This record gives sequence, structure tokens and C-alpha cells, in this order.
Amino acid sequence: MEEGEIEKKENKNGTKVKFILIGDTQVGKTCIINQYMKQVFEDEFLSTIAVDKNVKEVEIKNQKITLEIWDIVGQEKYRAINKIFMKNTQITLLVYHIINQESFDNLNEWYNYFLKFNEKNNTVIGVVGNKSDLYEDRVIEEEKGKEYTYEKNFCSLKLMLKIMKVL
Ligand SMILES: Nc1nc2c(ncn2[C@@H]2O[C@H](COP(=O)(O)OP(=O)(O)OP(=O)(O)O)[C@@H](O)[C@H]2O)c(=O)[nH]1
Ligand SMILES: [Mg+2]
Repeated sequence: MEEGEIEKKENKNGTKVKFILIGDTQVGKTCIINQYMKQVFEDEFLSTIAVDKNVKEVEIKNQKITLEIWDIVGQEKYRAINKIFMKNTQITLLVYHIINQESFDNLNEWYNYFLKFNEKNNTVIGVVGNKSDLYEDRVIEEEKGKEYTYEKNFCSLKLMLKIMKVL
């Protein structure tokens, strides 16, 4: 994602930018946020059952921006709570993991859910193929992920949080 794109989506009220991660349970949404906020990685899975907000101040081109990063619920049975937090989002990451076909197939469902609360033109959307360290077991080839992002005109990202921790 380009710095300029973040700036373009800047909130009318100032420099607050709302950022959400959406996708199936276990794709790694909470781990991505923890890696970004605290540079930690947890092997143990603790499913998110209540939406959580993380705040980080960043500086881009001498301008202070407050990122509000929302960690939403992936598990189907608790998902109803998400709708309260979906509106007015400026950056959205659609997350799947490369060893799970269903998490990739469900991206459109997540995207359509997102569109119920947001306009496509008001947000920067990225697609994350997480758990790239498990490439030997991958079922979603990199090309498939790229095809999807080009088709939809999204940004594409590849992450491997576990290895980032080891490095
Ligand atoms: N190998 C590997 N495991 C990962 C990676 N990212 C996350 N995990 C593991 O995947 C599991 C799920 O991670 P979470 O971040 O809790 O998943 P989530 O998407 O927040 O799930 P919900 O909160 O239920 O929606 C955990 O056991 C993590 O340790 C990665 O890049 N590589
Ligand atoms: Mg979570």
C-alpha cells in the first residue's frame, strides 16, 4: 500500500484513520495486529470473541496520523457483533491463509459484508495471504491470490508472521 493512498483516505475530521482486518477464524488477523503493535507472535490460538481496538500513532511525510486498528471476530457464531464496527473504514485488509481453501473462497463473502457498511471508493483494500512460512502445505498458489486482487483492483500482500518472529 502506498503512503499517498493512506493520505488520500484521510478522515475529514483530521488525521484519524480507521483500519480493519476481516476474514475467517484462524487466518491470523490478531497475530498480524500483534506483530505490528508489539512485535510479538503467539503460537497458541486464542480466538477473538469481542471486537478489539488498537491505536498507533504513525508519521507519514511529517504528518501525524492516528491509526485505529480494529480486530474483528472471525468465528461464525460470534460474528453478529462485527456490524457495529464496520462503518466508515478507510483501510481494509481481507485476510486468508494459504493452507486453507475455505478461507480464500470466503473472501468474497467478507468483501460483500464489508460493502453493506462502506463505499468501495472510500477505502483502500488489501488482500493478505498469511502463513506463507507453511508454503510446503499451501493449497492457494500465489498466482491465485494475485489473480483475485488484480480482478478486484485491490492491493496484494504476502505475510509470514511466524518467520518474522524467528528473524
Ligand atoms: N505458521 C504460522 N502460523 C500463524 C501465522 N499467523 C498466525 N498463525 C497462527 O494461526 C492461529 C490463528 O491466529 P489468530 O491471529 O488468532 O487468528 P484470527 O484470524 O485472529 O482468528 P479469530 O480471532 O478466531 O477470528 C494461531 O495459532 C497463530 O499462531 C503465520 O504467519 N504462520
Ligand atoms: Mg483474532
